[in-house]
Formats: sequence, C-alpha cells, structure tokens
Amino acid sequence: DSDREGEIGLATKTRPKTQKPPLYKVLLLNDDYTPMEFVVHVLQRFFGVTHAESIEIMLTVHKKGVAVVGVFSREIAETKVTQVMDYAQRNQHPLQCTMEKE
Ligand code: NFA
Repeated sequence: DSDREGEIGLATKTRPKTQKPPLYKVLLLNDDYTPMEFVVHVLQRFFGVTHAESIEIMLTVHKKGVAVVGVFSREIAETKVTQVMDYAQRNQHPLQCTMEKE
C-alpha cells in the first residue's frame, strides 16, 4: 500500500479515456441589409466586447462574409445563437448567427 501513486496517476491522469468537452465557435454572417450600428450593438450586448472591438469584428464580417465572435461550451454557444437570432428577428433584421464545433 506504500506506492499507489502510480496506479492513481494511471487511473486519474495518464489514461486517455475521458475527453474534454468540445468547444464551439459562434459565427456571425454578413448580409446586405442589417445596419452596421445594429451589429455593433449586438456584439456589445451579447458578447461583452468593447465598442472598438465590436467595430473591428463587424467590419471583418462585412468584408470577409463571416467571423468568429467567440468560443464557448455547447450550451453557452447555443444560448448566444438563440439570443442573437431572437434579438435580430425582434428588430426585423436578417442578421444570421450560427455555431460550429471547433
Ligand atoms: N453588410 C451590412 C451593411 O452593409 C453590415 C453587416 C455587417 C451586416 C456584419 C451583417 C454583419 N449594412
């Protein structure tokens, strides 16, 4: 019973059995109609970024078509997507937000 550390280490750390839960990228998609100011507002409201950061991200989406706005657990990512989609719809903008496994 003097040297169980190795066995415990094998059982709890060494064996590649349990996986970390996957992370999900939340993506914002460009469109021709959603006002830039609305996108900037959404980024601050739901993703907690500064005004300067929100402008940078919005312009990346506008120019490149899509950008990653954050990386979260599946449940948090789902909540962000739902919040953004509901908020866009309530304000009658076609802004699209989606997620994909990293
Ligand atoms: N392309 C939109 C416009 O010119 C702005 C926009 C940016 C929309 C990012 C969606 C996402 N009004």
